[in-house]
Amino acid sequence: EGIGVQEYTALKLKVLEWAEGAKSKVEGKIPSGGEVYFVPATLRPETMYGQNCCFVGPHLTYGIYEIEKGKQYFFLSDRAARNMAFQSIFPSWGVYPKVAELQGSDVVGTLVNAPLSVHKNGVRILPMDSVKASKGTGVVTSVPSDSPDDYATCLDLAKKADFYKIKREWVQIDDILPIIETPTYGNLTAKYLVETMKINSPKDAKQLAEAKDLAYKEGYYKGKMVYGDFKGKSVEDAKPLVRQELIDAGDAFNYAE
Ligand code: A2H
Repeated sequence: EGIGVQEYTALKLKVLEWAEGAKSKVEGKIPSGGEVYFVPATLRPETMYGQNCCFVGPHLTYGIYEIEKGKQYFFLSDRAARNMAFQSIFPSWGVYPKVAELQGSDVVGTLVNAPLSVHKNGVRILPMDSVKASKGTGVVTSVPSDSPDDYATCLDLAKKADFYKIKREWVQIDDILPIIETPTYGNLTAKYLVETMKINSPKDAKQLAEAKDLAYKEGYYKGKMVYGDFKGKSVEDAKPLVRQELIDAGDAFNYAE
């Protein structure tokens, strides 16, 4: 929001196994051998080691879009697909072929591969009510060590797994990976802020916005990597390096809006 361009890193999370609710809507739409990727947009590529799950808005509408015929498909909001069609992400300028339409709730439970994540068997797609249709791709990868929103949502999902009709173990929240050390908040910045600010629920929007601001500034300007290929470097230095590594591996691309 505001003036200027937001430069996101769009990450490619390959579908390993569709949730039951998605199967009938995807069946026959993706040719055999075709791969579908969930594509979260992030401003913090250097934290991707800690991905524990990935969020969609349960009430939002998404499409599966053909990026490369028969081969590669992206799960995105319609708005993001349209923007990407004007950023040379689709092969034909302005064209974004949609092969299926789903609700976020349909895909909850889907297992995806998250590049760089320590969870090598994959992460699950889970619901987050605060995902906005008007920002990024409508898909948000979760990093509970460094994002207060993600941490608060994961705690809530784990606590009320039955209510959300998910399995508690899908959240993978019991061993949070420290990625960044900061002088003020230690190495689990989001957990520290959520606890000390007494944030009790993902609905505490005002406090979460404040925590997000504090976490972002402290992490970016004073954080040091304590995990990954750029361990020991400052976050400011590591961020473009991790982003480039992901892009070079074919696991991410630039997306602006
Ligand atoms: B960030 P900005 Cl570790 N709705 O990625 C709600 N939130 C969204 C979104 C949407 N449609 N699309 C992206 N986001 C989140 C990592 C992260 C992020 C960390 C720490 C802070 C942080 C892991 N989640 O964001 O409004 C995504 O979460 C706080 C700055 O465009 C994305 O980066 O400034 C960030 O919000 C984009 O927010």
